[in-house]
Amino acid sequence: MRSVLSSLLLTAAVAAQKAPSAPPQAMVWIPGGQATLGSQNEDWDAPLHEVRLSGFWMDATEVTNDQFAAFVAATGYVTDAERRPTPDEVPGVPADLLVAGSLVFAPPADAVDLREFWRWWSFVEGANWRRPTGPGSSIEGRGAHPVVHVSWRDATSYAKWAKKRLPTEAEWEYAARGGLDRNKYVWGQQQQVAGALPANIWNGDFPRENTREDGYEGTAPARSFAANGYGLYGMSGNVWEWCSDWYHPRGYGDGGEVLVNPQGPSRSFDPQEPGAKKRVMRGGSFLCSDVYCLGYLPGTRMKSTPDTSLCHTGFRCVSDAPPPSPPAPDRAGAGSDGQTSRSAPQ
Ligand SMILES: [Ca+2]
Ligand SMILES: [Ca+2]
Repeated sequence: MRSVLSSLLLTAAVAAQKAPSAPPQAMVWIPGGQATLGSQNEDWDAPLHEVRLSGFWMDATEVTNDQFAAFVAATGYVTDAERRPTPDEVPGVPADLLVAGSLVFAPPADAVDLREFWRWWSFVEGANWRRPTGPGSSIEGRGAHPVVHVSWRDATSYAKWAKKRLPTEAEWEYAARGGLDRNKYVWGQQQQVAGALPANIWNGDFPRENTREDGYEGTAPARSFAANGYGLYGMSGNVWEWCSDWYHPRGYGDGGEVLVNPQGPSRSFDPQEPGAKKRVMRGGSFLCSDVYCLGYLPGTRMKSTPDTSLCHTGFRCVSDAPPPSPPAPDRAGAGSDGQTSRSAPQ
């Protein structure tokens, strides 16, 4: 799949940009501090490591369709998935394959080997953020759902317009953990809370059967499940979220030292696809499950090329606006319901 994605290089062109007069979405203050990040499952590319971060603001939710629509309405922006690539952008690709589209999940008709991801992913001509499953589909009534089919370049363009930026990978994971120390889930150490897994992932036998136990087969409205300890929604599942960092399996340094506000490695390398430069994605999606994808755990990493768009990938932004005044309470004072009386950056 990713080889196909990597070949579909599209050029993003941001139309004349007009910044909003106010943040389009509530943000919450993430207090700075030191924490141990990395996988609790000993993922080979996510060793435990220490980071120290300055405080920052973070969107309480994934960027929604309504918010992305406001960006497009203000700027005329055209996403990578909506653009037909030129031959120069994807040398060697036959002309009849140079079409605008995106990658869409569809359950396979027959039993499959879980290594055969191409059996449930299809490049669908005409699929994009407005038409998530292709021609004939729409986002009507889905304004509060996270936007999908946005590339890293699209997400970066939105963030620039909103006078925000994408989070670093360290910021994303630090925020996802909600102040908990090395817990397996963003909500604690146990998989279930009050008898249910509190996130939108895949229920049932992936990729053929989705029992919708959590209420959603695809995306869920961005505030559908409880917020974490910092008041952030959707840090586990729903849609993957782009980070600013390049992906490298040794992106956390050589170990030992405390990484202070790390910005990620200076170059990308993915041993599974050495020719492709990739950016980090975090948090998993509605397609994650314990039998296939543990991306919904806070320490698990994913990566994709900056031009790639998929039906389960979105983003959220952060801001370096000044901290709240009066000073934010410590972690124990952060609301768990996502509500805060602190003012968001203007
Ligand atoms: Ca679900
Ligand atoms: Ca998410």
